[in-house]
Amino acid sequence: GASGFVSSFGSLSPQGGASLLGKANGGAKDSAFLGVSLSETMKSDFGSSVLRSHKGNNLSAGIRAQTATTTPGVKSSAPEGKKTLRKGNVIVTGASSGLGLATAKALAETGRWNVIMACRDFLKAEKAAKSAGMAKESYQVMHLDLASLDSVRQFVKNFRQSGLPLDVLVCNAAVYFPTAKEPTYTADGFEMSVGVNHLGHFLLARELLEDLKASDYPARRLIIVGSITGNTNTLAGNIPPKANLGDLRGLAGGLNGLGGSTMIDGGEFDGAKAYKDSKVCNMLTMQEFHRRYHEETGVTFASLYPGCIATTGLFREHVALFRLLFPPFQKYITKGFVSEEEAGKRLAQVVSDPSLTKSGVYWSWNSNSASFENQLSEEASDPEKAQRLWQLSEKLVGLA
Ligand code: NDP
Ligand code: PMR
Repeated sequence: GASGFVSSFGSLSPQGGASLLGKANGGAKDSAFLGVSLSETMKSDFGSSVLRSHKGNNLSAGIRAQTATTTPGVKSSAPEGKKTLRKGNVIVTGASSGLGLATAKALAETGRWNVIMACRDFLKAEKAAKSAGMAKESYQVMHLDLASLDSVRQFVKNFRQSGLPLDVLVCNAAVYFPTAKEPTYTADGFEMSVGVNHLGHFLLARELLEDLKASDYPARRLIIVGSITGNTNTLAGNIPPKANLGDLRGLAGGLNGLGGSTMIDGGEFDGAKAYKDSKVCNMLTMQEFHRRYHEETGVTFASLYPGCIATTGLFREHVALFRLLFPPFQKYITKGFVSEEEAGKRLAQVVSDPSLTKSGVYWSWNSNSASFENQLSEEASDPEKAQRLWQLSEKLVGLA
């Protein structure tokens, strides 16, 4: 039956997941089961004005509304009441597949966005845009390899040379190495998962904040994709190995395996944990940006968990049996599954929906695809950790 299926699936985890289900249940708070706090879900079901409901199919209406008004609650460098007629320009990293591609497509289809697809494989991205049916004039591909700080700096230069204003930045790209026995490294010698998912994006976002500041667009946003699996206040976040940044000693040591550790907490390399740790970094970074820059710049900083998009390339390094069983497991057992298309609509809402302007928020969606402000785990919302992470990351990417 179902439990046999779950346990055989669980045992596919290199850490041995079968016995973990019970443990996980014990560790998860009822109120945040599946990452959806019950009270929040009910509030949004009953149409609370704070937790407004946004069905995916309202997306295009939302975007139309946004272009006709100045978004309330966001400081704008444009004169008050001035209508923005130009298209918004949005950079999406990792737009060559999965969530990034679906988001690029959803935004391009509105006709209100020009999408800069920031990708490591130019040809793959061009082909992906074409086969997704994106109109030629709705996007450009620009090379960005987040596994190289030089490439990040070069991307920023190239983007500035294009002369386009920057209105929204979406840090979406990621890698996941659940079966790796040994760490791999970025060009700068950082463990690859944290190097790409966090450090590359950290430098990119820090550099491009200047460009967001300079834009006259009414709703400028910086979005960093997070995940439920980095949040230990959920069942999914309690499947070992759990995210834990510890006292950040490995990061302080450079994360390069030269004497120090390749893991942020200073422990032994574990690819699945490194990914989850990187997602905690993403969510902490968004909040630290919010604390440091929201008031001064008016830019909205946000993160999100788009749902379990079990069919994407993220699982390409996982064993074949996992890739086969993961989608039906998420669809029929956890019910956490979302299609790439639906997830793309969700992220596109965070980019452009006029009612998602609140800064410092980690968005999630309930089973009716209504958005709500979700609670982060204790670690993923720890302001001291966020500040220390910021300072150490600055050093590693050469900003301090
Ligand atoms: P995919 O593997 O489909 O997409 C990841 C993208 O990142 C690809 O376009 C990939 O490029 C790109 N990328 C990888 N390495 C680099 C690099 N060095 N430089 C530039 N781009 C790079 O995975 P998803 O769409 O699932 O993941 C997108 C985001 O969603 C990630 O942040 C992930 O953490 C998050 N997420 C995913 C969930 C899921 O269930 N899938 C759940 C929660 C969050 P290429 O095409 O060349 O490989
Ligand atoms: Mg998980 C209860 C709900 C739930 C949800 C929403 C997810 C999401 N997962 C859930 C439960 C479980 N998972 C359970 C009970 C098990 C043990 C059988 C389980 C196992 C599991 C594995 C082995 N799950 C996984 C893996 C992965 O390799 C994925 C991962 O951790 O990537 C880092 C994963 C995921 N589960 C999710 C989501 C969203 C992922 C993947 C991606 C991510 O966080 O980006």
